[in-house]
Amino acid sequence: MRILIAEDESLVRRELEVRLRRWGYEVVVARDGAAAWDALSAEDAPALAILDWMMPELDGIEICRRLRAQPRESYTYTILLTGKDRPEDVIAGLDAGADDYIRKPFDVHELEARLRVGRRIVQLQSELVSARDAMRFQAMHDALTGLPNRRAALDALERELARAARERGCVTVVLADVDHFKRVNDTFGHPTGDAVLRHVADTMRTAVRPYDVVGRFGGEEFLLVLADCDAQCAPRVVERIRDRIAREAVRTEQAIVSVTCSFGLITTGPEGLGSAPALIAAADAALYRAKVEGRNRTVVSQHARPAA
Ligand code: GH3
Ligand code: MG
Ligand code: MG
Ligand code: MG
Repeated sequence: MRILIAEDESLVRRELEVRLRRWGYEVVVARDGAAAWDALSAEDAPALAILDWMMPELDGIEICRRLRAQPRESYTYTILLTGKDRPEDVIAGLDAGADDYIRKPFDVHELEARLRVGRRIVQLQSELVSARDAMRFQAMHDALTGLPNRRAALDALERELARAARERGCVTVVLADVDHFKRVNDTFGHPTGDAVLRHVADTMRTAVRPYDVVGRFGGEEFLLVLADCDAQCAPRVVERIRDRIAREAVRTEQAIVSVTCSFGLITTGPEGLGSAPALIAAADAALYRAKVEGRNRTVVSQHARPAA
């Protein structure tokens, strides 16, 4: 684990450095408060810091205050090291945001034990952050395909519409639905159906640009939000995806399955963007027509008033 030693007295600094390295820490050294703050503000800042109270430029107390004042992604566990030993000093140090307090001259065994406490807290905090990140991901992604889920895809559509309004750009909204998917489940079983959905999802995701969004909208339906894709480009992009899905069979352990998809799309024009629900309704109506007209096809919404 990386640890910062901020100490202006070279003897103390040296002793700390030697001991900490012996205990297996990766040590970052600062000779004054400004250097300490730089190290703690860096991208790969150490999660543990031993801060001398009295230092030039910035004292340990002020560093603790600054650390606690700004919202930070990961926690920095701080131990104040000082010759000040009145109870009110200890209280002031802890109130400024220090997690622990060690008086100079320090006892090495006590320091070692207190560092173990710090490591425990840092470890706990990083586990919490990982758990939170995993939950955030799960809340926004579909477990089967790994695609953004309905909510995330709708959020992306709203964001894209806001961007297009600001930049007078356009957005293409696409709804895609796997044709006769029920037959796939009925013929080959649900696990094969799942594999087909994953394959279709992968094909769509890899066929669009990185800043386009492909989300799982529902069972075997997908919502695509194509940024800055105008009425000329949209049908070409969607036809390319449709063609790839129709041509690439899905190989599972049980079977080789071919599926097709139908697509309904609408492109916003500069004269008015329309709300997300209205655009989705229009794309859905176009998708319905694609189904009625024979499936495995792309239909452009009649409501589209593309840019001239
Ligand atoms: P159409 O061409 O009209 O769209 O016909 P379809 O059979 O695809 O449409 P329908 O709505 O009748 O059936 C959709 C099927 O998708 C029914 C449902 O059980 C299946 N399905 C939905 N979600 C999943 C899933 O996560 N995994 C699997 N294997 N099947 C799913
Ligand atoms: Mg000092
Ligand atoms: Mg459907
Ligand atoms: Mg279907």
